[in-house]
Amino acid sequence: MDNTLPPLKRIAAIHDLSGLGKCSLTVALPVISATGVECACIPTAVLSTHTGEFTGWTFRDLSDDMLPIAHHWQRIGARIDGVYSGYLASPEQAQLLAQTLDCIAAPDTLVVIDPVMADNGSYYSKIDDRMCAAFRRLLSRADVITPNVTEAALLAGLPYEPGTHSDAYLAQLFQALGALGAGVVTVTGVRPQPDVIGNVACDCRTGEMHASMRPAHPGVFYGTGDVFASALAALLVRGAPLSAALETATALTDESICRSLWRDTPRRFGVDFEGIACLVPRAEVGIQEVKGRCLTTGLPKSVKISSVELVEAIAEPARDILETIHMVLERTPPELVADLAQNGIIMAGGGSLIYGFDQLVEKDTGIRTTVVDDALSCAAFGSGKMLMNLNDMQDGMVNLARKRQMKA
Ligand code: PXL
Repeated sequence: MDNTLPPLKRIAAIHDLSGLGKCSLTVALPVISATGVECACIPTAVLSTHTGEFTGWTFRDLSDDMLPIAHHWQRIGARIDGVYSGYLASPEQAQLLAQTLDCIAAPDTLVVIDPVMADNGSYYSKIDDRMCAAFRRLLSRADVITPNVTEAALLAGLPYEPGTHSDAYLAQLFQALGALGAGVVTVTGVRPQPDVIGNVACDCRTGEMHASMRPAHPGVFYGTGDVFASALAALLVRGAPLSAALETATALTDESICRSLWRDTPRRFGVDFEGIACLVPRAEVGIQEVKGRCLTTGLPKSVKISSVELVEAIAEPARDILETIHMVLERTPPELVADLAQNGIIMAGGGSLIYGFDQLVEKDTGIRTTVVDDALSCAAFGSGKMLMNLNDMQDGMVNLARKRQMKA
């Protein structure tokens, strides 16, 4: 069996490093890595926190380091499959970004530029029209841009509309940005209806459009643009079609928002993308060496098993588990089912970590399904807690076992 893997794709992420308040590099690094793409970094600035809803932040401009880093990578012949840029410390850095692209981007490198500068109708702290002009000049260098509605309106020179956003307004934005030289324009935070929000992508060269929408949650969520654009950039570099990348990146962003809401994480600290186990269907086959006892000879043996064989082996038990879930749902009182439909199914235990199992349960039941953060230990801790409170548990293990005995 051949156990070689295809080479890793590599993205150069060019953003600030805000130490606290997940955004920029503290989002790009983990999200891109989790998709199976390597994330190399060129930091544009180091801050103690991002500049929204925090005061007193530190700020160190790293303009002087950008080109030396790019030149070093060029000298050692580092292959860059994608560039994903975001927050720049000054309009002058846009020129440095263009020179960095000249150094590190090959003709087939995918260039994703997120023109980070504004949201909800206003510029971020310390950013003004000069940044907008600088980003406008960069648009023709980008294969994909990912502005939010405010940034798209500023770049297009159109009035900002808080929403709802009509098809005609979006068409105007896409037309203006396409005319400035952008390839694919993905506008984030589009509200076609008051209670719906999502992302709309237009390939300005072909006119092809895609949209991915979710229920809107009130208020502002910091770092969602970075979660979305990081996932989109990585999936596109992996070769996903635009529609699939848009859908997955939107789903990830929405799930991160939901996790922050369930935890009540203060908004300025960013959204909780952590613990979302695996982001994309595996294109490549994983191979693992497994040691055990051979049932035919009774002797120890080690064999190599591929993820494809595991899927075949798990198919039948997985079907049994899905049937059991359906059986439990059918027997559950309607008020509890309504509760489940609202709060979703939470999976725990080692089995819940099997790749794609949560997606399978969600697809099969139509109920949103998530895996708890520490799936392995929480099943053991939960059982331990239950054993300590056996007498208080009306419908616990003991009662179930007794009922079974009485039936027998
Ligand atoms: O996520 C956008 C962003 C990135 N980096 C810094 C920011 C902001 C938004 O406020 O301040 C430093």
